[in-house]
Amino acid sequence: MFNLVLFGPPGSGKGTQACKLVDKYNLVHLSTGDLLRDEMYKGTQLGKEIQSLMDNGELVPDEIVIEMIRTRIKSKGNVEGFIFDGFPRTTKQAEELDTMLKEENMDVDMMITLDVDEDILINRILKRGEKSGRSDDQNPATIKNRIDVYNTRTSSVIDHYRAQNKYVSVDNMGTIDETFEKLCKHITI
Ligand code: B4P
Repeated sequence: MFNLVLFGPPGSGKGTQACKLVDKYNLVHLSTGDLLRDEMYKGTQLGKEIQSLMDNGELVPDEIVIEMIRTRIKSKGNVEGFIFDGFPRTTKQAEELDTMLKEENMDVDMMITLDVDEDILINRILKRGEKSGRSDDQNPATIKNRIDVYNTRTSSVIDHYRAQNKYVSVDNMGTIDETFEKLCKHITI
């Protein structure tokens, strides 16, 4: 069993690298961004609330994302481990993840942060926005707020894992394949 938290600011490449890692290591990919967008596209009342928060670049309340992850962990079946992509994004989410995994006799084995300079992040998000249709990728003010929210509310999650000696940082300024190679060197399963 191997559980990886893939971390980093918006647009740092978590989703891109998680897809490649899942293929190579046969892990289950849990992206809270994808789960929230699925709920949003259903057009439920909850989906509408999520859309309004995402469109402003704000975080969705902890309780909502924690329950989404709890349900997936509880119904895990026979898996080799998880890649948590975009979760945890607050210290409260990190603490809850530790508890949820302990209840299933598991633990976070490693947290890898993808490091990218802010101007590159903004360019990558805007470029994705041209094709993806994601409204939170098209508005520079929303992107700026997402990065501010990361700096004020999310980056402290690093301290949580650093204190447990699980924190690793990888530069993602090069190509997707170069970064993937660097990530694989850290993952020894
Ligand atoms: P996410 O869906 O997690 O969005 P993201 O941070 O932009 O994605 P990511 O870092 O995975 O970027 P990607 O690989 O696609 O979250 C969206 C919103 O959901 C949040 O703002 C928040 O509102 C909400 N949310 C999600 N989780 C939450 C939680 N736990 N708690 C509360 N709220 C939550 O890469 C971006 C682009 O860069 C892509 O186009 C990719 O092709 C490109 N790219 C990547 N690596 C590259 C490279 N090496 N070179 C060139 N381009 C590269």
